[in-house]
Amino acid sequence: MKKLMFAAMFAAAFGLSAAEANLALNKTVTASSSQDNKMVAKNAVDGKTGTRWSSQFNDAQWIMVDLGSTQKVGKVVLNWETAAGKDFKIQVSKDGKTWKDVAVKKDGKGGKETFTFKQEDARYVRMFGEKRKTQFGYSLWEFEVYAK
Ligand SMILES: [Ca+2]
Repeated sequence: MKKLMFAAMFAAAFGLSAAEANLALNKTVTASSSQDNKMVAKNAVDGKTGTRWSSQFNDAQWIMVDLGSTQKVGKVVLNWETAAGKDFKIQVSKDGKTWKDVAVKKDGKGGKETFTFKQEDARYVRMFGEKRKTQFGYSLWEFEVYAK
């Protein structure tokens, strides 16, 4: 009887953590460029806040996560390094070709930015940069994607 109760408690706890799971964690990620061979795109989805992706130093840059399958997506968290985006969009796609804006940021201040939006069915999620905040590139410690 005690064992059953523990099993139920474990299932409840697991269910809770699954609902809040970062869908982007360790998924396939590609970017328009990398500053060098150390600051590569996968550093933005490795779950470590000490590793980062950085693009080359110009405005037109993006980073895209492939969730591996179509999922419900309703929140994106960007954890910027000092080299943040100023003007950029968060976009979602089912096929990696047709994109829908779910958030449009103007005059962003960097740091940790959370974007919540109406849940979409999406396999691909990207940060589409239009203007940088600094003279450097776009640099993210982490790019997180959640169902809600
Ligand atoms: Ca990282």
